[in-house]
Amino acid sequence: MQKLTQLASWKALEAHFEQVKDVHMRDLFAQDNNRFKKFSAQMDDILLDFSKNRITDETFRLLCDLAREVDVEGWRDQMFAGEPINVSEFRPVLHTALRNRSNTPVYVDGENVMPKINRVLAQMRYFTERVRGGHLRGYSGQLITDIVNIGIGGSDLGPHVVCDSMKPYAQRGMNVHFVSNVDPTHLTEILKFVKPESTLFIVSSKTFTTQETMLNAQSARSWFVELTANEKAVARHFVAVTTNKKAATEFGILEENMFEFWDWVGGRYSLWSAIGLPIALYLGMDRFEEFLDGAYAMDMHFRSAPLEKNIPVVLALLGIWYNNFFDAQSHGIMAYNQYLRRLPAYLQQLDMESNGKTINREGERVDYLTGPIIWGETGSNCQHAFFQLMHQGTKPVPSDFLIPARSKNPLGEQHCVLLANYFAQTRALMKGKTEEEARAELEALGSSPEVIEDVLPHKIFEGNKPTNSILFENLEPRTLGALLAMYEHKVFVQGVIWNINSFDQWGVEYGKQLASDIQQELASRHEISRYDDSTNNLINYCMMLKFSD
Ligand code: G6Q
Repeated sequence: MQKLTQLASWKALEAHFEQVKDVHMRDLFAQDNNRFKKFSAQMDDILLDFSKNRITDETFRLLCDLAREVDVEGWRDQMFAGEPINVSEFRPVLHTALRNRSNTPVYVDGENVMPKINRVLAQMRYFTERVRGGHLRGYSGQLITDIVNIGIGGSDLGPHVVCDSMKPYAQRGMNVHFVSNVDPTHLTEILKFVKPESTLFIVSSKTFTTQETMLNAQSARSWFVELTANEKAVARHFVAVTTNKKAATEFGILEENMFEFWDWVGGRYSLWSAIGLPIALYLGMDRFEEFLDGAYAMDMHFRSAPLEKNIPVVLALLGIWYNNFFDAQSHGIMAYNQYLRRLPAYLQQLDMESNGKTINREGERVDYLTGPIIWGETGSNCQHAFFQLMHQGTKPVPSDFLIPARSKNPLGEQHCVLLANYFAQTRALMKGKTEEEARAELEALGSSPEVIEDVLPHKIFEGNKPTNSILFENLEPRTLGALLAMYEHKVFVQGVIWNINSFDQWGVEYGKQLASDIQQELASRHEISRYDDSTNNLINYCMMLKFSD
């Protein structure tokens, strides 16, 4: 592929940037009453208003040219068709097949994978209905009331954000817990609240070798056996979700309690597979399938909407505009919905693990910025914390603002107040407050001319801070499925434009390898001298603190 920065559309964007970099959105809105119509897109009830961005008609046209020149549509079709686009792991990328509700064939190495996907969905339905209906009980006949998912990274963050967000749909009396950290505190604190006879443990691990998960699973197993004095009952209380049946069998999990998925599903894209088992247990299989339906609807939109009205493509292009032309380092996720409090954590992995890359698909170092730092918080909490920097800081933070029009918990006027804050913030970030406006406010307060001169600079807000507003009717399984798929495709499109492989994660693998070396040193309890001076001294000091009398 021709180098990104040499493409005609890129060069045109560079030249255009010089012309528009200082243009204020206030003026763009004043000049054009049609911005909302032009710069908005919809899929079902999900509305994206991207008019509060630092773009003109020309900017948007050039960004879409870029998407065409790098052949986003061609790459998209290759992904859906099961081409091996994960070039460093020689695999297709087929999380979309997991939610292919049309059931049309999808081939990997000549085999239609839909029958095996459907088989696992049926297995999940059978199992979850038996547990939720009280037909499959704990070893002593007690109902299962607590699900503990043991997994990390992609085997934790996806199901965790969905279960948290979908709490209103949970079966009464069913609780779900997520243990990920190898810090023993995580498991210990959860085990304080559950009883072995009514708890089902799901050991979720694609590889079934991840140290954190395996240690937590072993500890949970020991706790279970110690309290029940019934080793045989482990088989009733532990199930596995994995691509590695052999390792799960060695752990003691019965074949009928294993839920399979496949190596063409990346960890951070796996919540649509059996990794979604805790979701299905907590919400029911019907709700899980609605969640898949929502993602499928977004897939269809992504595959068929023209680029100019294609929500994931538009979000991706705007991200490129700020990342590569305005040098924005980060991207904010502000969900004005308490149920979505884990969304930033989930999107951090999705985006930063996918596009935190320096080497392009041809194995060369890129000479432009790739994936942004993703961060965020729920609204309106964020306003009382870091929004000062958003309004008056020196760093641009383009952000997505999400909100449902209806609340699951209508308490007086509270949701209307939340909505008002949502609209007020994006407007203020766009518009800012001019010197004249700030002066008029101070004068109205009766401030003296001297005070006004001193205070005035601090009361001015530059504005021109870009935001995307993402508004939908209700936060329900279908909508959440569509929103998560929207972000997956956004990340994919950006990866295509940056010419990187969004589907490997060698940094994660490196982390797994590093800790195991040091762990052996720690176990030896000898003075350490084989690392650098900092690491040696840190380890030796820590061991002295930990083990001295
Ligand atoms: C995701 C990453 C990573 C992975 C975890 C857990 O894309 O590869 O977050 O999901 O390291 O791996 P296992 O599921 O194999 O335990």
